[in-house]
Parts: sequence; C-alpha cells; structure tokens
Amino acid sequence: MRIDGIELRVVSLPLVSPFVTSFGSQSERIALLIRVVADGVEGWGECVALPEPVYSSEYVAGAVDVIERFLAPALMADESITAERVGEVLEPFVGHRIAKASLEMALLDAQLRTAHQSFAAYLGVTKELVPSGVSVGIQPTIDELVTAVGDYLDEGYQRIKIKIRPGWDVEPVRALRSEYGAIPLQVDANSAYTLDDVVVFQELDDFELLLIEQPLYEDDIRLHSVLARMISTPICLDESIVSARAAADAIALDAAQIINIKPGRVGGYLEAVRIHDLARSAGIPVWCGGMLETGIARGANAALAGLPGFTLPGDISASARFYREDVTEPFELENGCIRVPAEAGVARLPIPERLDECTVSTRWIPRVS
Ligand code: OSB
Ligand code: MG
Repeated sequence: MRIDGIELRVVSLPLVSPFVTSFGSQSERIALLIRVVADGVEGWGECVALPEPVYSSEYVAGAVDVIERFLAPALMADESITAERVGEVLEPFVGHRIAKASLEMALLDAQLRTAHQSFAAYLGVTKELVPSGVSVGIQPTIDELVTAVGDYLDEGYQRIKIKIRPGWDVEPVRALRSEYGAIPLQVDANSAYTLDDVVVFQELDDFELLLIEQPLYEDDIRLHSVLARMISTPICLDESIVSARAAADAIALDAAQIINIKPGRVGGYLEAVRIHDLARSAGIPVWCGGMLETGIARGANAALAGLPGFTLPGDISASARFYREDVTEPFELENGCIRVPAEAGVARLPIPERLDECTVSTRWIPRVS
C-alpha cells in the first residue's frame, strides 16, 4: 500500500467510575486514535498508551511525537508497505511498541477492508464468542468491593480480577471468597511488590486464585522465577512480556506459568500471535489483557482471544464496564461472552458525530513526496 496520510486524534472519554490501580487513579480515558489513508482506503487503529507513563514508559503525547517525527515518515517512505512489514520497517526505532502497534493495526484494518476479510478470518479464528472477564479497580472499602464484584457476577462476567497493592491484598481476597465462594478469581499487582513481600503471596496461596499477575517489577523476570518457586499460585506476567523474545525468556526461566498478551504492549497483533504460538507449544496458557480499549480495538482483542491457546477468560469486558458512551457502537455481554466481530477489517468504525464530540485534538500527517 501507499500511504496518503495519517491522522492522529486524541479523544477523551469519561469513565463510568474511577479506575484505581497500584499505579494511580483514572477518571477519564484519554486515548490516541489513528486513521491511515492508504490507496484511498481508510484504516483505523487505537494506541493503548495511557496519558502518563505509569503503566509502561509510553504515554499519549510521547506516542504522538514519535509517530509524527519517526514512525509515520518511515512507513510513508515505503511505497509498498503492508501491515506484515510494519514491524521490520520500524525495527530501527528502539521501543515505542504501543505506538508501533497502533500503526500496524490501522494498516491491517485498511488491508482487510480492501480484501473484505474479517480479522477473525485473517487469524483463522472460527469461534464466535469468547468468555469475558472483568478487571475491578481498588475500591474505597471492602464492602464496596464486595458490592461491585456482586454486580459484575450478576451481569454474567465469567472471571473476576481485582487490582491489589500493599495494604489491599489478602483481606479483599478473603472477603470475596467468603461472600462468593469458588468463583474464578485472580489478582493483579501491577509491579507493586518486591521479593520482601513473599509472605503476602504465601498468604494468598490459601485462596486458590487462578493466578497472580505481575507481582514484581517489569524487568524482574529472574526474580519472578525465584518467587514462583516460593509460592503455589501460578504467576502470570503482563508488564514484563514486551515481545516474543521476552516471552521465550520468561518461559525458559519458569518465571511465568501463564502469560497475559496485550497486543499494544508487545508491538502489535502480529507479535501477539507469535507469543500465542510459542506459549502454546510450551504448554503455557495465555489470555488477552485490556487497556480500557474503546470500541475501535475491543473487538480485535476478542478476535485474537479466539485463538486456541487463549484458554483463560480475558480482560475483554462490555464497553459499558468503562464507558457510558463509546466512540463506536458498544460491545455487549452475551451470556458472559463478547462476540467476535464478523465484519471486514480489524477495527469497529467510530460514529462520526460521537467521535467529534469527544475529540480533544487532531493532526494530519501528510505524505511529503
Ligand atoms: O494491568 O491489566 C492491567 C488497565 C490499564 C493498564 C493496565 C491494566 C489495566 C487493566 C484493565 O487491568 C483491563 C481492561 O481493559 O479491562
Ligand atoms: Mg495487568
């Protein structure tokens, strides 16, 4: 394809309630959307960076900058760029995987629209529904947590994940087990602990959690393998798995018994598939993580989660989990599942008036020659 130009659009969507994690509290989703025009066809992508570098080193304004200065010009210089070659063309630029992923997604969307092919068909996915889990933020009180989780269970969510941090870990889990019994339950620490906290994880071992997500720092792959030998609950890595190479290392070191695959964090859906493939051949279960996606990318995650190695429910909730009004038609829960989109393309298209309402800024990067 020959790219005519790339539009970067920052949007702001209020959240239905603040989302509190060990790295901070968010009450709106400021997101970067990508619209690429190539061979006269439009493709959409979503950049899942947060507005601040608190989950990963990437952030919205940084993604805009690196795309405008380096990534977009490199892609436009290649007159026959394809989504499959985005990774290699952008390889000289170190890091910035979330930004790269958003461009790959937009190009793949344009490509599949031209080919009248759905993302599921492209991936070879035939499942129509994938089980839906929900990520529950840190609540002001245990009672509020118990109520919030009860509401999600009533809605049909098939797995509950709660965010933990020092001081909000064993007691919230104990309360949920005593109120709801043997529900599928897991916790996510977002790197808030060190090996000195091993007693917390040993106490959590009593509660039959599905997994503990990212207890230690992003670059502590070796220390996760040390921790794994001291506890019985499986360790699942999120932040640490930035590429297929990192996944291979974590598996070889027994640092991850389970892997959370986020297409943005690993540089795109194509790298996500490679991680799925290598985890599957190593017998490591995977599930699809979330980054408060808008409707643009939510369905693409559902399609990815239709691959056979995704044997645990993902953080792919209904749009209403985060947004009263999304930029697209919302994704809804159907018997605790999200439907894998059957339409051509990767993205669900935004509703133009809705998009304009929540747009904060737009810039168009034209092709120069
Ligand atoms: O660690 O999985 C995480 C959201 C933003 C950044 C990191 C994480 C999360 C979530 C939300 O847990 C998952 C979702 O989008 O439903
Ligand atoms: Mg996580």
